[in-house]
Amino acid sequence: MRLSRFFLPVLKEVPADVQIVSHQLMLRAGMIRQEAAGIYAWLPLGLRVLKKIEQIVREEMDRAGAIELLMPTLQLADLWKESGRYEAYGDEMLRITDRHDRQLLYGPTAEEVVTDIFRASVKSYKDLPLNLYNIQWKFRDERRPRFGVMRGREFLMKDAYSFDLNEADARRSYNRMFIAYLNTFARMGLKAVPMKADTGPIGGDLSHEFIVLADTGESQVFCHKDLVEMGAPGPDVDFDGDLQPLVDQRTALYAATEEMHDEAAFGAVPADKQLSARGIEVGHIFYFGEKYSKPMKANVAGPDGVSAPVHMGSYGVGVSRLLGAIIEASHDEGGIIWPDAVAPYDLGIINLKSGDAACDAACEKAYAAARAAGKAVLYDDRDERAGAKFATMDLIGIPRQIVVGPKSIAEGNVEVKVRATGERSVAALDAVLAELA
Ligand code: 5CA
Repeated sequence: MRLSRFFLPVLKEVPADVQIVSHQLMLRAGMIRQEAAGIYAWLPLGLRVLKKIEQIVREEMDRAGAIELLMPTLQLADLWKESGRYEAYGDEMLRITDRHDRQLLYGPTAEEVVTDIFRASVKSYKDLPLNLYNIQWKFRDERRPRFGVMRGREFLMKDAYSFDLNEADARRSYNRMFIAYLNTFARMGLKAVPMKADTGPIGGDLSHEFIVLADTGESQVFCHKDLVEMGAPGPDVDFDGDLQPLVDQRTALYAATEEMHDEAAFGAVPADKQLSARGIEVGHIFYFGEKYSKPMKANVAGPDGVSAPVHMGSYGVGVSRLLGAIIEASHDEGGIIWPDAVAPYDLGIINLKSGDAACDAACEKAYAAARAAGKAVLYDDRDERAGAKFATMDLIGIPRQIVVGPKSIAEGNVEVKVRATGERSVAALDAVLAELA
């Protein structure tokens, strides 16, 4: 993409009430624009990152054996009356009436819809286990939408729903999602800590939140240091195997965390183990058994022919919130530092003197070579000051940058810059082109 033809409405001034750095940077970098409180338009740069994050989430769900579908944003109120949540959900639910006076709502989550889909066609244990997910916009009429995409009213969520014959099987499905989440967040360059959690309006008694550590987070995290340092299990996990030991490894450290809570009450937490910080909840998983299947009569026949409510869990990832979380975790005074896996472009090319024949030719060569190599490239070909070009490329966080100026190109050289470290080196253009190929 040539920057001269792109739509990148960077902002020089951000509104004074913008409180956290990720919100400031997303506005300044021209990624989002607020259309109403907690409701955003995704501008081209922001959309590219959103799609990348969505794709990582999708790949890890697929790898764990979940199956993608797409449920509607508008749902029938009747389904929520069946489950008993229509009244209980309260003011966060956006209620809508259509021209026939039918009551609808903009889905804040989709347990009822997915249970309705399931009960219409699955009747036997032979079709289990089943895990259905979608990546769809949700609406919650939050009292205080704030921090940009972190707490929006309209936001993109991945929500998965597992169906099993009994609690033991459901526990296995829960473990699959637990492990898939660790891998998902690690692929985005995040350290996400699983913490035992309350179930709130979703219900059930087994639940974990996945928390990214950041000073501006809304959640308080108090956990064992080793839990933060522990890496993700990685792509070789056998999802059909026994995942319990992997989960136990982490839950053992919870257990240790709970012990620390007790010790803390007596003021005796060993300082070398303790981590008390703030964090951002990027995922939340629940096992709630028959909570929806029972009232909604989603029954399956077991091997003995006896029909009983299916056991369910649900698994959410805040896809749009993740943009904010990644930026909170990875930025400097110059702007965003995208981890490679989610960067909107892999490579930036800065032409320090657009219109200069040698600079233009070298940039065009690099641009063509990088695209031929399958890289997503943003070429700053604008007629702008060098300082403004450097600042833009850093603000929007492109991981690697090639800088072409008249002096160095006269000697056949360009400068190569790494955004994360600020490291710069001079290299022959031919060597850079060869490396790209
Ligand atoms: N039905 C369950 C699992 S699918 C559920 O809705 N869980 S949740 O309420 O915890 O939401 C899942 C994830 O969505 C959260 O972990 C959070 O990352 C994200 N999320 C929730 N509310 C918002 C919001 N207002 N703005 C942005 N992201 C949100």
